Amino acid sequence: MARISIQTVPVDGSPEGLTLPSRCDAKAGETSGRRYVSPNGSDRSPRRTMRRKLPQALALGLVIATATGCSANDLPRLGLPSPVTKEGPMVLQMWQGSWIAALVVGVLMWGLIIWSVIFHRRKRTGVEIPPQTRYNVPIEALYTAVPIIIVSVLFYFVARDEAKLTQVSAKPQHYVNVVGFQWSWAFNYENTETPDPANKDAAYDVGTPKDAPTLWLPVNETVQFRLTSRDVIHDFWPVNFMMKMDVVPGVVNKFEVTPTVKGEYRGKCAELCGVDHSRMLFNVKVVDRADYDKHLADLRAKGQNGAVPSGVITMGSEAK
Ligand SMILES: [Cu+2]
Repeated sequence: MARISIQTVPVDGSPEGLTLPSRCDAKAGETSGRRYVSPNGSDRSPRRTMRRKLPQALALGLVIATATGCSANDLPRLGLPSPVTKEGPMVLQMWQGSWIAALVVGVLMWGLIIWSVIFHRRKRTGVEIPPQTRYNVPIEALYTAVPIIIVSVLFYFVARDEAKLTQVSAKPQHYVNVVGFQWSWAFNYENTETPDPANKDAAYDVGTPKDAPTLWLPVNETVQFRLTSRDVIHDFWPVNFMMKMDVVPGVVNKFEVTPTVKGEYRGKCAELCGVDHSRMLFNVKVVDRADYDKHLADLRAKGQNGAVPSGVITMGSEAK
């Protein structure tokens, strides 16, 4: 049998020659309770390091788990807010499904990594590295094909849900023309794709960065948002609606929702659009139809009938 000679150093510091059998023959008892430097020069004790780090890791985990402020009810939504529209649950399911797929892949990969680290590491007293696997065609074909299948399945569900979420009906119950400008929003109610400032039946509300506007919507009625911008690209995001869309100058983007839960929610611009982008906030109020009608009547009574036109740069950036 081939034998090799290596230099080892006991803990008391005095070097000492020791003849060991080649790998596989080396047994734990052969070190006779002495701590030796491994052939690659490492004398760290992984167990001792792990024991020292364990309380720190536990404390960090505790801080992360408690600092998020999430309750057990929030956990299944994995960071998304509660859906308050008919379309919201579809987005939530997509989100949860993607996480489950990612976790399955993650657990498999972590398992393989930990398994290799534990069972295929170089022995402390060995000199040879474990057998290396390369140019294995079946394995390489597998790890090329499997990600393509995963991405294709995810793509199918994304395309299917996106088609549904961006579908607009020919005659929704309400139109709201949302005008984005630097740096706030205007909401034109009961208007058509091209808001008509002369239409006295319509109503509008307009905000400033200091005084965020509120978008009122009737509960359980379908509203179509028609998004226009007067300057740069913004992004209209009523957070709890789980839907956002770019607001692009010269383009009318649309999407439709049916709010199902009455309440007050927050909205914001989701596209970095300039220095005061972070102040492009708005509120959303989902109310009964009677309250919605009353609010529109109040706006008209204040003289806010007609519409804030899109594409006119005379309002907004000066209104800080
Ligand atoms: Cu913006």
